[in-house]
Amino acid sequence: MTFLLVLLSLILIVIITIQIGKVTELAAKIRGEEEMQESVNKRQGVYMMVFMIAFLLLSAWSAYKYKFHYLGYGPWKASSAHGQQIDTMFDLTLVITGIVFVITQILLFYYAWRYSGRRSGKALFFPHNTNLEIVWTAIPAVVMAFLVIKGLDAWNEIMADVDPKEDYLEVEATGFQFAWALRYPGADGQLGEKNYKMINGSNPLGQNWLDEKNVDDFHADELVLPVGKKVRVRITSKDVLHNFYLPHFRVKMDAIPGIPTYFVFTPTVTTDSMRMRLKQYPEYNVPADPNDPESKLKWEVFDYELACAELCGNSHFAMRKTVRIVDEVEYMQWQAKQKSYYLSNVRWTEDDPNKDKLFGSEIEERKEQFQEALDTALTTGKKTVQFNYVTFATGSDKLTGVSRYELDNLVNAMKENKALRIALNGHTDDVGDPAGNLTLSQKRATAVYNYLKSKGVATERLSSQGYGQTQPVVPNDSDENRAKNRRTEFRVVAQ
Ligand SMILES: [Cu+2]
Repeated sequence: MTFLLVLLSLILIVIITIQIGKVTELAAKIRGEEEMQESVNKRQGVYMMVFMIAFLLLSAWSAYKYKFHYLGYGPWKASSAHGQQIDTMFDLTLVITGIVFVITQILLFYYAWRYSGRRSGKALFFPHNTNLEIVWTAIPAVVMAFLVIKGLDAWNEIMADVDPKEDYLEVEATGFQFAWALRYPGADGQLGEKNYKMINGSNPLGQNWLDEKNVDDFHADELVLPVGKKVRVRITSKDVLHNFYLPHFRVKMDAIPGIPTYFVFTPTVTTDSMRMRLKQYPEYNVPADPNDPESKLKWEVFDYELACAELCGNSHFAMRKTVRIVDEVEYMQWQAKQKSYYLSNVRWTEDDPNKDKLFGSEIEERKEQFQEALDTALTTGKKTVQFNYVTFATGSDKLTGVSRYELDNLVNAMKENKALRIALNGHTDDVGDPAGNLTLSQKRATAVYNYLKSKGVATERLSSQGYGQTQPVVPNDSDENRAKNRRTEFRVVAQ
């Protein structure tokens, strides 16, 4: 309704203006006041000049006031290697178009003043001038060609992908409504495979756990990058279009579901140096919280940020993350503290498809554990070593796949120490029939015996015995304790 009223008023104003114009024209004709018209024209010509001066002064003032934002100066100076290049391109374009802008505005308003309507004036008949046409076509064409070629050159350089042989860090950013998930490659420097079909509650990015490159990949809640190192960000989306935007680094790239994009850049200013830089500007020396004069100053709490630059839904504003640029040493320390997503969230759960094997770090860790236990047995009176990771299928004597790692540690120890002789003992808890338990424990000890034999350990260095439920290490009064009593162990007989 309001809109209709406003529209109606506007139409009426237009009609009234036209009517007044007609009346004035008629009156002038009637009175023959052409002289009057001439003085009006002159006055309007002067207005044009006044407007021109005010307009150019205002343009110059606004260009000066907003120069930091326009040209990437001062606090807005780019913090990446290619950012400087982009800003230089913008500066160059702005300077060239700025010169053209000033010249054309001056000519436009000057002519309106100089050639305002006069009774004595007669228009010059000027239909065509080939030279003039050539000049005003050629100059813009050459300037444009220069800008475009220079721009293309910069574009090709900035958008070039990394050479697989060079030293760079690859990070993955996945946009979804409404956050960013950041994935780092871990110690191997390589991101593992992923597939959207594998996305589920425990696997938010759809990583393929059968790909070993995924084992050490970690998810981070802030984007931490080492200064001076080339970074390749792999950018994807899980739902709609998002946009990976790092304003201080002049990095901006769409995140498109189904089509991974990337951006390569090198951060050149650490967060700490950036804060020191901002300290020089008065606008950063005010309290960060306008309602609390005691709060820290703006430059002290400054952080680089990652934002989504695509209006992707009603909580679009929430797609923000802190970006921290640190030196190499601090980066290594931070990286060492990050936990592999797979090892801390998926390993040994029902979603883990690798229960029958161990990975590098786990093998090492268990090897050390075993060596320590064996050393204790060899050097102290405690001659019995319990296998911590030798397990069997429920109710059977079939060794599980991961049991081999611990048994292989024993095989290696026996190959190194030729004098070592051991007795293998099987034990169960008190659940079920004692005779059955005795048989099962005997069978399990034999399974271990057979495994060692198959690996080349001489049988005269081995013996096996089942004890059923007769030798519990703790009372069989809880599930936890019963689990402790179901065990296979070996005793050092000679060394
Ligand atoms: Cu978004």
